[in-house]
Amino acid sequence: MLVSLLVAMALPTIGVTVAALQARWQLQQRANEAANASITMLDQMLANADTSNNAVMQLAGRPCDGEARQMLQLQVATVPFVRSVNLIEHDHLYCTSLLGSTDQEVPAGSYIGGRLRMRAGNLTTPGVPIIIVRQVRNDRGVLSVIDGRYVQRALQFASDYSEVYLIIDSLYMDKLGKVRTIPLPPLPQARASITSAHYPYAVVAGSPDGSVLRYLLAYDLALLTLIGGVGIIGGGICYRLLGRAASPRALLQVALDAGQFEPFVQPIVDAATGQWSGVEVLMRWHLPGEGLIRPDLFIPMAERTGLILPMTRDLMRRVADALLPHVADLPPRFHIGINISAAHCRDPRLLDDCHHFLAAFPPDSIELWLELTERELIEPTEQTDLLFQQLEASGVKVAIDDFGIGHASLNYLQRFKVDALKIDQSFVKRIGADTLSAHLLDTLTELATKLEIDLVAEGVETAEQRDYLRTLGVRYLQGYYFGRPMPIGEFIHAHRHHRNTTTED
Ligand code: G
Ligand code: G
Ligand code: MN
Repeated sequence: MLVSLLVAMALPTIGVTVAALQARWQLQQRANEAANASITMLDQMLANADTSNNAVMQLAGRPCDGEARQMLQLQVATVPFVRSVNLIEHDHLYCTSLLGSTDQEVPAGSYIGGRLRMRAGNLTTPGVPIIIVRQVRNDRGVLSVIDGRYVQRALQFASDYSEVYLIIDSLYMDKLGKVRTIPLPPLPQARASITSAHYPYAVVAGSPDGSVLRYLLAYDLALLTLIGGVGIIGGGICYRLLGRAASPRALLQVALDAGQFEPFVQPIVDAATGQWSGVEVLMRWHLPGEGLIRPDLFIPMAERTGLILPMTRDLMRRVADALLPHVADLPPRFHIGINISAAHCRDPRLLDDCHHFLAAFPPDSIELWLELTERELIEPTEQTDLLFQQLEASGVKVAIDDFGIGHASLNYLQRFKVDALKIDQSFVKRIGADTLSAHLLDTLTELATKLEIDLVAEGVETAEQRDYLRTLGVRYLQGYYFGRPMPIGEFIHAHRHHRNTTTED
């Protein structure tokens, strides 16, 4: 879950970071382009003013007569962007194309480099900014005025996400044509600053704070949605993949398909003859890299997931395949005990599984014992009554496993027509140690004899235990004293050896 969440978050984080870097880069490109384009256009406008200045320079200092005014007006009419042309002498404007003779002081110091000046407005058009280009020779000269509304058009390369400012001396004009005194508003994101190579002014382009985000949302919304989607899908896939590996059901299913569940068998000895009269089948999981896994660790998982059914079915098939070639070496009516979970008992297919198993062997060569643990008794219902009747009719025997630690009643034993009780190991372990368990074993054997139920003692580890149980009249013995659970091939060998070395002891 955590890993999936991390993936779901990491993918969009990387995606958004990349997208943001790209957006910032694009804004920077745009700022560079806007500043360059503005400079080019402004240089052209100013060059036009120089053109008209040059054209009338020879009039500077001459009287402001009709001929002179005509010449000035000709420039205004023919030169693009130029709104008025004026003659000056000794820092005094004395002749304008618009009004003719006049006298206004125009100090040289208000022109940056003596050449350029920006004003927020003038007498003629107070709200309209103007730019004045000055040219003077020997105290005589010309001023050409460019309308600020043209200049504003040169600042239109700004986008919704950026600003472009024209800076002349201590004033700047923004893209709306407003003229203000510096400092400029801050442009922390994507800033480009270019100074003209021909006139004393500069252009600054850039984006205010938050522009990258606004740009991302406006232009990359689809991309961001995609990134988010990829994150969610990636996280989802991750969750499923990890979840699959972690799912016990899938793990067991893979193991089952790979044939990793192997039957081990433990001999069950006839107490009277010492003959190996049967086996209990115990499942082992051969997990590659892990070795043998004991059933206590995975049987509960198999029961919870319902996989115990196919697993047991597979186990029975493998036992039949492995034992069939040796059935002639085994004693007659050799009993094979299979542990059956309560869930399996409630399933009608159990009968088919038993039929299949029995049908694999020659008639009467073996007996099938189903071991039902007393720890989880199956509830008697009409359905289970029927199943157990059918099992009995098919010759299948029923043994109650771990007997003595649960709560099977006499009534229960009779209803299920139990054939054998497997006395729990804990009673066998206490033989010779306390008298109470000896009493219990005594009573148990008495009861079993009366009910005609066979007894199997489990966990026999010593000769003392064996002798005691044999004297009591327990019919079958099972435990490490006789043999540990082992692979079927090994069991066949061991049985052959046992048969040849012992006759009766
Ligand atoms: O030897 P051992 O560790 O094998 O057995 C541990 C437990 O696992 C025992 O209680 C035994 O009944 C149970 N067990 C072993 N094999 C099977 C099996 O095939 N099916 C079921 N339901 N239980 C099994
Ligand atoms: O199905 P049941 O719960 O009876 O499973 C028998 C369990 O007892 C298996 O785990 C098997 O390995 C274990 N077992 C069999 N014989 C002995 C024995 O002599 N001593 C001990 N301690 N365990 C045994
Ligand atoms: Mn058992």
